[in-house]
Amino acid sequence: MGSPKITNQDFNIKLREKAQLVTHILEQLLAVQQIDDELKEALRYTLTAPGKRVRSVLALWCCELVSGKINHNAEIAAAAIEMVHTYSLVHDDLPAMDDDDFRRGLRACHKVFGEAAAILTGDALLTLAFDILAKEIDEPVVAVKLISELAQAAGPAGMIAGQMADLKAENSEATELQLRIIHTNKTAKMFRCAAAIGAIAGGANDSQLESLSEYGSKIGLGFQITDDILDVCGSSERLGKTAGKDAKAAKCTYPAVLGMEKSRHLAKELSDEAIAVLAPFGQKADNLRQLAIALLERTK
Ligand code: GRG
Repeated sequence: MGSPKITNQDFNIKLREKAQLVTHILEQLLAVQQIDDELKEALRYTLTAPGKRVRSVLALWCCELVSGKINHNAEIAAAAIEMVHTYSLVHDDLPAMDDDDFRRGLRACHKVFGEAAAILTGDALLTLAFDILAKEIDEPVVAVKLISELAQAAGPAGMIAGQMADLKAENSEATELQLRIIHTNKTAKMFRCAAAIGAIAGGANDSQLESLSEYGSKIGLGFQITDDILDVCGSSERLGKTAGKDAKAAKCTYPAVLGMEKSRHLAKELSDEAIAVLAPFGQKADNLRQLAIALLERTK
């Protein structure tokens, strides 16, 4: 029990297939929206750009893990978290925020559609996510749970708090604890939420929900540490966004505070801890084990 049996290559194919499923769901949901043509085009541009879909696939796999299949509610939850994540990227790229011209290997939304339209595109993605949860989830009780999880993770006590703290910490010497708080809020809470909403959609019991949330939290923090490392070591072409920006903006990052070696060590430790949390699920959790490893070893 425990060690993944499939090769990295097979796993990456699996991940890509599930990412394509998410794109298909997003396209279908978008197609039926009766909204302004130009806005729809901007939404399609940002949603169908080649993102890794890690959060949404995580939601699908957590549902599959607890219920044996990917159900309709999990598909809607996956689409919703991908919309919220995409909104955060669109707004993050704006000149007033991180100011990047590229995202997911394409020109950033505001470079194609203009700044005002990009702000509205982000707003539309954020609100549409909650609209589909309210309208498309089968049972009202489940819908409310999913809405609440996503609002908490993305809102002012979650991703927004992290972004705010990140902005305030620029050009200052953060401690490791401050850094952990920023990254947990900015990134790990959305991963925790992805795992939780998938588990809820699959009807998880309290103990399953707690374990999968913990797993999500750990791979999420590790994901942001790896993101910081890749900003230093990766290439813009491979990352699909401008590399080396954190140091230029004097951002608070793990490599800046801990150094590269300790940052790599911490990311590995979190990945190992995440895998350990999955023990009660046995072999059924192999996709999630492999995901923890793939995210640690990623180059984009
Ligand atoms: C409200 C104006 C305004 C801005 C909000 C909320 C926000 C801006 C930013 C959120 C913070 C943020 C962008 C965190 C980055 C987390 C992160 C590592 C993003 C990259 O995720 P990937 O690599 O991206 O999964 P893909 O493109 O693969 O989906």
